[in-house]
Amino acid sequence: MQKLPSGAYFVVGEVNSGKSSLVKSMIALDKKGFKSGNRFGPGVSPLPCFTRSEKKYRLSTVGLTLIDTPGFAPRNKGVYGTLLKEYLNKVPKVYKAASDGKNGHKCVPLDIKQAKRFNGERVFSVGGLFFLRPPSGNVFKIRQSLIGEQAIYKNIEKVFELSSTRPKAVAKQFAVSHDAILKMKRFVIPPFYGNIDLVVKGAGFVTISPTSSKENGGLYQLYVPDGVEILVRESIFNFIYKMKVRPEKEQKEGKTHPTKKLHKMRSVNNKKLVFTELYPVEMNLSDAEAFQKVVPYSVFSSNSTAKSQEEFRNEYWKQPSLK
Ligand SMILES: Nc1nc2c(ncn2[C@@H]2O[C@H](COP(=O)(O)OP(=O)(O)OP(=O)(O)O)[C@@H](O)[C@H]2O)c(=O)[nH]1
Ligand SMILES: [Mg+2]
Repeated sequence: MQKLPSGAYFVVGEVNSGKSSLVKSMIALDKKGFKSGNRFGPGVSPLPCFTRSEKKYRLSTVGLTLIDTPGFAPRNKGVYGTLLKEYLNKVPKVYKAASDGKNGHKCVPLDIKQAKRFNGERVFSVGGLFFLRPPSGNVFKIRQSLIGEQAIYKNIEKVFELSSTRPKAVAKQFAVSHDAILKMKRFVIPPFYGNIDLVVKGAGFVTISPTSSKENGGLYQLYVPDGVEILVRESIFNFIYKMKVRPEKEQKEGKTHPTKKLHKMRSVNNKKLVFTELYPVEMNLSDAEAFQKVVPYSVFSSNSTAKSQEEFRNEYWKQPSLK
């Protein structure tokens, strides 16, 4: 930060790419605080299009002015090229604004839905942006930081069937066309420990927290419509979380009961990957055949000896390629 020539800087980039987080971190590094702007810096959200107008922040110690800006999302690129017009026009004002520059960035903040439990025997979806098939008998909680209706289907064949006819009751479960569903690709998620985020590029993410041990071994599988891109990461909530602590002064006085909730950050273990690409597998393979494309049978059928997410090496994870 000290090396930057003084002056004003616009922070620009795609929606949800971390612009406001960067500004916020730089403000935290600025020792003397502020001459103008919000004392706490910009708001940050896992949902795209959170910043709705330009905001200036002056960093007094280094003579920099940072201007946080709303993100942009090209109308016909990536997930915005795939989402249905009806979907863009309905609840998710956020997508509408992000995909249509004419309307400016009139986004509405959205609530993150509460965690829920799902029986993993079936197929779970948010907005038809992905269809998750957990190993049989698996139970998991989800936390949704993505716009779309949650739905559970009996199996993947049922998804194809319902998508082709789209009766009124289920139409709103699909944010993408039937064509995109027909061109769906199948993937396997490599073995993981603890909570993961399914990151839907440009749209948000869903946190998956398994709450049962796997009865028969097996891996999580994902079916992803054409035009949607998904990566998996160790859940962001493992790294950024709130904790009750007692302020330093009171600690010195020997008081032990915590009084304050503070944001905490745990640093990333850089000896292992925290992001992975998914493993593509052919549609017609049996589950066992598909899993063996990812790991030897002995790995997914045995219980891991790791005692924590920190200890689990993510050894079958694949570094995502930058496109
Ligand atoms: N994994 C990871 N997540 C990050 C990082 N920086 C920010 N995030 C997360 O990414 C999400 C989006 O961050 P923001 O700073 O709101 O992104 P933005 O670019 O300002 O988004 P818009 O205002 O919507 O355009 C939040 O959930 C952040 O916690 C990072 O370095 N690594
Ligand atoms: Mg922002």
